[in-house]
Amino acid sequence: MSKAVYEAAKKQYAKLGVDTEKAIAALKKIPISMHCWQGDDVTGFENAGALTGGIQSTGNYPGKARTPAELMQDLAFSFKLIPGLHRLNLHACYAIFEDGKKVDRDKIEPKHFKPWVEFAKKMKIGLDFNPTFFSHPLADQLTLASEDPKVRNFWIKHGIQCLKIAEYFGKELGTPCGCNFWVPDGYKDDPSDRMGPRKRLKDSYDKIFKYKYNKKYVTVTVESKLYGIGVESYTVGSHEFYMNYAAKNNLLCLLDMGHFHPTELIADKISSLLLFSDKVAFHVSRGVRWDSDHVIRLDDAVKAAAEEIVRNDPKNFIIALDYFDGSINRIAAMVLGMRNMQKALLLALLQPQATLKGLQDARQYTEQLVLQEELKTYPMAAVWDEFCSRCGLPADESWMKDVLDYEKKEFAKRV
Ligand code: RNT
Ligand code: ZN
Repeated sequence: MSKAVYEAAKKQYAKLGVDTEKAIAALKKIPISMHCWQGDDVTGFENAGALTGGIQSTGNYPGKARTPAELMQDLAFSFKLIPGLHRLNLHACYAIFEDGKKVDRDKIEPKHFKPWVEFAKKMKIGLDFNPTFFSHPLADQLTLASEDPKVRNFWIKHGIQCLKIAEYFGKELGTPCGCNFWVPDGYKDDPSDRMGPRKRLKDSYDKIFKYKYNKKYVTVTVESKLYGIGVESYTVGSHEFYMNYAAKNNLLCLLDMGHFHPTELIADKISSLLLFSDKVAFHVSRGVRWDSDHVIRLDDAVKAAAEEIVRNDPKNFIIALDYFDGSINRIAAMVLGMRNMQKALLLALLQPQATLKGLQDARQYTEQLVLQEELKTYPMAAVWDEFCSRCGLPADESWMKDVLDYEKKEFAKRV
């Protein structure tokens, strides 16, 4: 696209009172936390076996990263194709045991993540973190909500160790680490006791957060879910559970877009949460039928969430991606999702928010509807093009050629 196309778009937006330069500058400053686990189908480095916990990655696309070195290489390559500076989201199961000295999850320490901190420093990015309460012999249906105190204690220790690791990330990298708690606990069929498991989950969390982590370095988020594969009837950590737990304990709610009723959108929940807490966190994901983790598209759900983020100041949000698809090139899946999230944010940044709000408050609903609809065909692509080219990247699908070249060169070594 030529500069003239951008200049024309700039003029068209200016007529609405939208400054495209401001939109570009704002977009550059919104970090998105890219999840490491799309790179290897949530496998991690413990050789723990199958992925469990009601989540599933299917597909055998070649080239899955098998080692820390391969995953870091793939992540670094992906970041190169994503405009702007972002963050990396790790899971506890990505601990690196040098010299083969493997420890169990209740004993992992900051030192097991040192190579990740070095990687982050080299990439000049911040790190976020997630305890891993699944894919483990002691994660049989219930973890923090287990009837067995030994199992609960094991996972409580894991949670505390993860807070220490998150502190280490925040301190080393000079940017607070978002530490997100999600447990898969639940039942396939209707339980007879709904209260017991929830009481135990609450009690376990109380024990984890007795550890007084340094809030300067760590921001704790808690993630709810409605159902998962094999956990269709009852999830201990429901939305209501976490909304109340977060409010009472001064933690943040994390909304995963795939964790609600299939037609329920999270965009409408954001303002209600934000009125009662400092920030709202997301796992940007896409539910399809019973799966909650398809690669995100630039769809209405993502666009609506981005609008709420922009309208309520992006600084008040923690945006992380969460999906995993093993049936397509995993690097392309990461890059595409990140770019889609950025496009959604740009679309929202290019809306005349004050005008739209004014129309609502003046009850000019017809004008509001017309403007909302006409905006959909405004030349956002020209602004996206300008943003990408200022970041030295293509705005179109030509980045896929680089991915395919990389695939040819690197994936052949991974058989
Ligand atoms: C699962 C949750 C959770 C996981 C990751 C791997 O339904 O969304 O966030 O996807 O922690
Ligand atoms: Zn999630």
